[in-house]
Amino acid sequence: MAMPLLYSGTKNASSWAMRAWLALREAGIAFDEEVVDIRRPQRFANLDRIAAFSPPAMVPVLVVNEAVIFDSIAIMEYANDVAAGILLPDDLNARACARSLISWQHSGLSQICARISFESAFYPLKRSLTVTERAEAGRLFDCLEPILQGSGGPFLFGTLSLADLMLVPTVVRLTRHDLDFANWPRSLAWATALLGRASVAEWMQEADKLPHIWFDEYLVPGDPIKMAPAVLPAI
Ligand SMILES: N[C@@H](CCC(=O)N[C@@H](CS)C(=O)NCC(=O)O)C(=O)O
Repeated sequence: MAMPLLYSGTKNASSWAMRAWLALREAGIAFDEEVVDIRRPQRFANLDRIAAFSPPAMVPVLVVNEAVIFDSIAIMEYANDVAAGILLPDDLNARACARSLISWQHSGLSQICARISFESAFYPLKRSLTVTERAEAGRLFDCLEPILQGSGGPFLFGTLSLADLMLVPTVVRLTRHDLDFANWPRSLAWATALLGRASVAEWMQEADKLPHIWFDEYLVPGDPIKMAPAVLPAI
């Protein structure tokens, strides 16, 4: 079998590629990686090249022999299948719950990620989260606290699963802004465990070295910019 090839994305921009990459790593699958530069303006020509073999013309795409597996969830599920299912909980209800969280994230996570672009997690100066963003983050962590209480952690369903990996970029976005985790101690411990995972740390170290990609829409008119704390409170 040829080595699987992951068409990934610029590491401080492509949260979807990060999810697929993490799942392959955590499944123990060896793969080659081609980083597709998705910064403008070269993004358009580069994605045209992807369109030649992958209908959505997006990254991530995993090519395994003749199979072209596009979309982050399909790649993550493939990784889990290759790893004999270790990245989803055995229990039927827990597996359904994991898939609910995965789907919630994939369908936009109540718009949390729309304004807090992944790129912004890497800015040296950051704006404060808005009231709406804080409320939506609260909705997520109110949901995760009882799940973590039930499993006992350190991950959502005890051992690491696709649900944890799917939520990593959201954890990155929120922990690198000024979210106060006081009401969600289990989520804070979970976020800390996720960010400490070797695979996550490796991606983040590479992403942190890249030049920043600025989006004008990131700023909220009238809101002060302040230095980002970018350090999780101790647990
Ligand atoms: N639903 C897709 C979304 C992938 C996606 O939006 N990828 C971005 C880069 S992170 C992209 O390639 N965008 C190209 C475009 O919007 O034309 C997935 O989960 O893989």
